[in-house]
Amino acid sequence: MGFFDKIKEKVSGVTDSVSEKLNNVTDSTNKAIDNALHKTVEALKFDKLKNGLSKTRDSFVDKIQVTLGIGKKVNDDLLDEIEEILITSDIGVTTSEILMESIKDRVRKEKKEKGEEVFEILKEEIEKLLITSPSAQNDANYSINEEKKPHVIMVIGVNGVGKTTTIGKLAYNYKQTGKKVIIGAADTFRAAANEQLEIWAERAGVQIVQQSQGADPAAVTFDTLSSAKSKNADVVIIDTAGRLHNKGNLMAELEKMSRVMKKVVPTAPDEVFLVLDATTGQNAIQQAKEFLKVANITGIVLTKLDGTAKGGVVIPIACELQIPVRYIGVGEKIDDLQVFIPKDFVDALFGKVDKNDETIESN
Ligand SMILES: Nc1nc2c(ncn2[C@@H]2O[C@H](COP(=O)(O)OP(=O)(O)O)[C@@H](O)[C@H]2O)c(=O)[nH]1
Ligand SMILES: [Mg+2]
Repeated sequence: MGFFDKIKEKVSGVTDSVSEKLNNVTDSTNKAIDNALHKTVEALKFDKLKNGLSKTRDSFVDKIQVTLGIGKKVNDDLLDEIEEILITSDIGVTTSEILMESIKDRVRKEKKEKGEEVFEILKEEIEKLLITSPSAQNDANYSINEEKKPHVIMVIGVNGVGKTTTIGKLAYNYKQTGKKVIIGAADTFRAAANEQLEIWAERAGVQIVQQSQGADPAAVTFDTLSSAKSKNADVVIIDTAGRLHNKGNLMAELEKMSRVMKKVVPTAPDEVFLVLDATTGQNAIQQAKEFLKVANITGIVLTKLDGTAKGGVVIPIACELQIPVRYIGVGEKIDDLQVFIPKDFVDALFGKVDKNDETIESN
């Protein structure tokens, strides 16, 4: 090898290693930026949830904290007072009893006498209840089984609970993870339903399949799934009319829709989401019980958690119905749907300062 060749070889070796190092630096910078972005997004989401829950915190957590304030000595009367606050804060009788039993048990075994210690126990026991409920296994990634495409989601619930809004938000979230989404306007009952869903489809940037008002919902469902199949869509979301005044009719309608779906996609529906409105408090549980009689519900979406004092209802819904609360609505905008994460919910409810901080602040 000549002199110049040797120099060339050395220089190119140096260039290679410099460019490799630069690549590594770029990689780690990109990762750091991704990480920081992810943390910021998560922190913003947590803040949104915490702000949304502020009225619930004012009416529930603050009341308990005053009752269990510093210097308060724990006795039976005090524990009865706590139980009353729980029951009247939309936690309901059944879940309140379960909570009080474990609280009393721990107070006795751990010989707790101070109010503030019982406050901590209450928080821990609520968290424990939620973490052992089916809601703890939620998928936050909007992933689907690629072998069973399209992933078919049917959305049910009474009028006004937020079905159409939730469909818009869900479609948007799936789209954000790169999925091709088609929504079906099978609420053919209300005159404005198509138009409203069309607006959401446009916002989310997804396709919609619809027929005229009064059309057979099962026919719209069939069209939507056929279109999804021919276009190789990843996710199909079907809107439905929210009529519960005639249970027999509703059951027949939902059954017909499921039957028709199976003609196109034999495994459909993959999910049946029941939408419940948190502002209705304990009534939401009654509604869920009625719907459970007519549909195989796989998940619950609890909407309007922002601005209600009845947010405590999440706890009995997650614990008593034995169906996971999959998503929560925290506003009317397209990015206001969050995956329900029990620990974040409890931290937000009890006013934790931020997601990564360990200090608890209740106001
Ligand atoms: N504040 C708030 N409003 C919501 C939320 N979800 C839905 N809504 C509102 O609830 C109303 C009824 O929603 P819609 O989707 O039409 O309900 P549907 O009849 O079940 O389809 C609308 O005014 C929505 O903006 C939420 O998470 N937070
Ligand atoms: Mg609707």
